[in-house]
Amino acid sequence: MKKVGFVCVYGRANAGKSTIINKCLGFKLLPVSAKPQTTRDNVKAIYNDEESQIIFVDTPGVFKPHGKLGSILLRDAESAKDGVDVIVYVIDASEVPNFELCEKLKHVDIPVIIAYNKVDLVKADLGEERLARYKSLLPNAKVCHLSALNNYGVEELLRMIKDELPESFPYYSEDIVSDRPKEYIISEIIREKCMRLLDAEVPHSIYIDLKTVSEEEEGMTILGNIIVEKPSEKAIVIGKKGKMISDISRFSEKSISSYFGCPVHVELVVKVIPDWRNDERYLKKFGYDEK
Ligand SMILES: Nc1nc2c(ncn2[C@@H]2O[C@H](COP(=O)(O)OP(=O)(O)O)[C@@H](O)[C@H]2O)c(=O)[nH]1
Ligand SMILES: [Mg+2]
Repeated sequence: MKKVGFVCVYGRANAGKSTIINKCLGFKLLPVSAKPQTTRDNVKAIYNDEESQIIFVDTPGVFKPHGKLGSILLRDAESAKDGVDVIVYVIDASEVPNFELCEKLKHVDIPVIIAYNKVDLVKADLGEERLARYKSLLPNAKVCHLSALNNYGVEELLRMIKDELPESFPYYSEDIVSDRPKEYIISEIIREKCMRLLDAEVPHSIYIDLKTVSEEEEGMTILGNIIVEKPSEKAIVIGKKGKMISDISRFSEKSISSYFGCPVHVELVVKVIPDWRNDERYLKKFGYDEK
C-alpha cells in the first residue's frame, strides 16, 4: 500500500500552479507562461515514487471570466475542488493579497495546504506579513514556502501532501503521467508557444485544432490549424513574411521532440472562426461543454 490520492491545485490565474506541478513531476508536462489563462483544462498529472502516487488536478485558476469560454474555465476550476483528498492553495507572494478565495476554502472539510509561491520576488518581512493574514483566515491550513521556478520547497510540498493522503493501492499504472492522450500534450505545447510568443490579447483567442499526428520511423509529423477569431489576429500569428508562424512551429518542434524523444516536424495553418469562444457549437467541438 502507498500514500495515494487526488490533489487539486487551486488558486488565482498565474500564481504558479502549473509550474509547481511540473516541478513535482520533475519534467514539463503542463504549459506555463507569464500570461494568465495559459491553463484551459482540469488536467490530471500523475506523480509516482516508491511510497506514493499523487494525482494532481491542474486548474485554469480563478480569474474574472470573459465570455462563455471564460465562464466554463472558471466553473471547471471551482468544481475541481470536489472529491479530492487535499487542496493545494497556491498564492503568489509577490501579489497584493486578495482574500476572496479564502472564503471559498474556509468551509471545505479536507486538508488545505497553502503553497506560498514566488517567495523569490518579495522581501521576506513583507511576505510574512501578507502570509499571516492568509493564515488568520485559514487557521487549519498548513503552509509551505516555495519558489517553484527555482525548485525551492518542492520536496517539502510533496512530503506535506503525502502526509495527508490515505493509504491505498495506486489508481493508475506507473507508466502513465497524464489522463490525456499524446495529441492533447502536443496541442498544449503548441498553444504554449503561442502564449509565449504572441503579445497581449491574441493568445487568449487561440485554439489548436490538431489534424494529424503520424509516427514514422524517421520521426513524428504533426499537421494542425491555429484557430483565431479575427483576420487581424490571423495576420499577427502569421507575422511579417511568415516569421511568427515559423517561430511558433520551430519552438514547438523543439519542445515536442524533447518530450517524446524523436525528431518532429510541425506544419501549422492559421484559420479564422469569428468569436468561437462564445459559439456553443465550437465550444462543444473543442471540448468545452457548457453543462
Ligand atoms: N519568479 C517566480 N516566477 C514564478 C514562480 N513560479 C512560477 N513563476 C512564473 O509565473 C508565471 C505563471 O506560472 P504558471 O505556472 O503558468 O501559473 P498558473 O497560471 O497558476 O498555472 C510563469 O511565468 C512562471 O514562470 C516562482 O516561484 N518565482
Ligand atoms: Mg496553469
